[in-house]
Amino acid sequence: MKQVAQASTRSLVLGMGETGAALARWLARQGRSGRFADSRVTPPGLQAIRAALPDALLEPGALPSRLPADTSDVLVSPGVPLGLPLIAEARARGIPVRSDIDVFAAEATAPVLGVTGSNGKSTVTALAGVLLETAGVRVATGGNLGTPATDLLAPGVEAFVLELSSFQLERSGPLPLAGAALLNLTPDHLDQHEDLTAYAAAKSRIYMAARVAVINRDQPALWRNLPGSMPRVGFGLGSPGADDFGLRAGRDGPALAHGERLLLPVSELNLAGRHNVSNALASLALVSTLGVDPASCIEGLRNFRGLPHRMQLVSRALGARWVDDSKATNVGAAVTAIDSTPGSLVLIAGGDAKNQDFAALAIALRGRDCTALLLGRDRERLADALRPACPVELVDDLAVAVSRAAQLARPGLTVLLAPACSSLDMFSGYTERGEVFRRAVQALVTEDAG
Ligand code: UMA
Ligand code: ADP
Repeated sequence: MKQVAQASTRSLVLGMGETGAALARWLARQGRSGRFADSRVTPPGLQAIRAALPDALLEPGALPSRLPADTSDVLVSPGVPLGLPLIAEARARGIPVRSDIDVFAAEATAPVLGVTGSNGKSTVTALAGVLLETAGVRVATGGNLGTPATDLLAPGVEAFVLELSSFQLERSGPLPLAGAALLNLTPDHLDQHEDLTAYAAAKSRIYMAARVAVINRDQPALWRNLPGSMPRVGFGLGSPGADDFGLRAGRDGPALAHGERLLLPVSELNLAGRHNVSNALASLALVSTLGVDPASCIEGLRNFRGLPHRMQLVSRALGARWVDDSKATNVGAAVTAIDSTPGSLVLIAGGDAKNQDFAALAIALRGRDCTALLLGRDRERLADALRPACPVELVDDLAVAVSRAAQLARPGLTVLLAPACSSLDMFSGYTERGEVFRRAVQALVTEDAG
């Protein structure tokens, strides 16, 4: 039986969202209680926390300015700033400050794979999970992907795959990951990280205590400073070294390969774009760190069709291809989406710019037959950046953008929702934004038929 903590002390959980609610369930399983705080007046996890821990102290509406005297440890959600005075106070008093990922790592009894990067994290996390399942491993996937890490802890799990955001890594100690991948790095979240260096440093923390580093051979700057003694497996779009993953010429064109061994022709992947070839290779490299034979995963690789709202073809209404890449929440992802879309383009973009520089987006559009329809809080700034590259139009919302795109639609054209911005100024998240887009496009088909 777990020891019940002394009644006089309790965990202080900062953040009453998904993570806070999962930590409430974890504390309940430990036979412990806690104090929960959030700056939001009605935080989304309030009911779930109350249900899991009826005797918890709930303090929504403001984060405490001082550390409550009865605090045994502080558990910090990814959305809570690390600069709070009470966090400094806890550290000064020797009171542990941990993330939910630290809590998870201390309890996990099966090996854990970790995935971070600016783009491709969710795809690689989900695909690595599918590959392990295909190889017969009982796997649980989550973290930033959706299911909070501590909710994954269950008997019988043989491997975990965690998507880790820069915020989770920044709030965690060294994580004893069996395999850790930093997929790529382009600017994001610069409204919350001090600068690109701080963002990169947070991402690199994934390697701190990893057993094997999974490295992107196409971006050496990401792993150049790793200790030479650290075991590593590489992936990249070039031809692979002996134990690495890459592309080799095969009978049916380029094929994914492990060393000399061909695994699957690229043409048999059900994923669009070269970035997804890279994601597939990264996933293979990750699962190989667990000693799983990549050849035993091929069926899963072949059948994986990607996650919703990532380059998803939602309709061929009015002769155009309508593609939902709502998850392109930063400039790097939107550039990838544009580069992997041939032909004429109507780009629907905009939202909360998160203090990004849009120059790379303008470069990607330059010389393309493209019209940009721009919405959201930062649409004026985005319009200023894109105007030299292509015609731009400002629209009030996504439904208006879809109506306008319908006027421009013709065979050979792609209408691409790749916002390059966070959705939170107008939607509850990228999922809602993608759903609104899909519904508006489907309504066009109905109108067309009627
Ligand atoms: N917030 C406040 N006041 C508070 C606490 C939070 O205003 O006191 C705000 C934050 O600034 C943030 C939002 O509330 O905008 C959510 O913060 P949270 O810490 O409560 O988040 P959770 O609901 O616990 O969800 C988090 C991840 N969210 C973030 O990091 C913002 C989820 O990733 C993740 O799925 C979940 O934990 C489980 O691990 C979402 C995400 O958008 C998908 N992540 C970002 C991304 O992928 O770009 C990093
Ligand atoms: P994340 O979880 O890091 O946001 P996702 O797998 O959800 O990543 O993909 C989000 C978007 O990022 C995709 O829709 C695509 O536009 C872009 N993307 C995916 N993989 C890559 C990659 N390896 N390199 C660059 N961009 C990518």
